[in-house]
Amino acid sequence: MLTKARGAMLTKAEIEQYRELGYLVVPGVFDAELLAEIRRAVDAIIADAGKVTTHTDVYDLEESHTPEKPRVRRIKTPHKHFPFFAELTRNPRITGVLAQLIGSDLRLHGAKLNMKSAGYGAAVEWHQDWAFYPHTNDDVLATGLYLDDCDMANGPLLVVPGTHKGPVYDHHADGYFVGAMAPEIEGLDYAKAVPLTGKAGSMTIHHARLVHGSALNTSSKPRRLLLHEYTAADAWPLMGVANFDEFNGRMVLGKPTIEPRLTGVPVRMPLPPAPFQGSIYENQRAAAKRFFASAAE
Ligand SMILES: O=C(O)CCC(=O)C(=O)O
Repeated sequence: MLTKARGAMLTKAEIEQYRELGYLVVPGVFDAELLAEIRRAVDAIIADAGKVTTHTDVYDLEESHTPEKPRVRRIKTPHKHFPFFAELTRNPRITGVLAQLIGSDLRLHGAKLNMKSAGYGAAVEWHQDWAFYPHTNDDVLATGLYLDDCDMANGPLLVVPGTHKGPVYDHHADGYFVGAMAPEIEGLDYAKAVPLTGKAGSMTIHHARLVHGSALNTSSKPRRLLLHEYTAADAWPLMGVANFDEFNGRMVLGKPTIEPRLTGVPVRMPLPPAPFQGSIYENQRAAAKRFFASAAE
């Protein structure tokens, strides 16, 4: 069941929750019509996955993928390959909400669609997005649009409230960045994690420093989550700007600036780079230990 799309405005209490706890679920951001259009676009991309045997620029594949039984873990950077998804990153229903949280000059950092398919959709180990892309200030967040109803059974995003105000945790193993935190960390209780459940069309929002992850989907229902990462225009990536025009081309609202705002944020660079490249799932293969089960029993 889909709730009717609501106006994009957040209440004072929602804004306060984001500031204090670092996350929100905004129900009914996208209506049934747009959601159906997105699902059709996703199905069309997935329909071609049987043509590939290995990860590509578009597909990140489950380890059990074969061309006969295609299993896509993620559609990578859909906004770079498909104009429909590029347009979606600028949707006013999203940017209107974000303007209330991090201002009306907004840049897209990246996008991805995690498929978490029924029966085998991969887990994502605990991590902070900030460990992957530290910026000059932390007005940096990710939105997640649920394309399917998401409850406890099909692998909701799990977030540890308030951790966006804490340290940047170690995401390294054997001296390399692996994009995953250890399964046990002193002073951090993963049992305090809150599941971000919601109906299809709901949008999750999490601060880039918030600790989060999600479990394997062993249920009979898929859980597709379209993630967009956004920054305030004056938050500049500490890993640098490779192409200034491309950087400015990612503005989704308002104006760019060449005056980065510097604040006292904790930073740990994602270097040396992960031994396995291509996606967070690949990066995390090099983690010393896992918290979540990695494959269905
Ligand atoms: O899909 C999920 O549940 C986790 C998403 C995430 O944190 C990521 O892909 O970086």
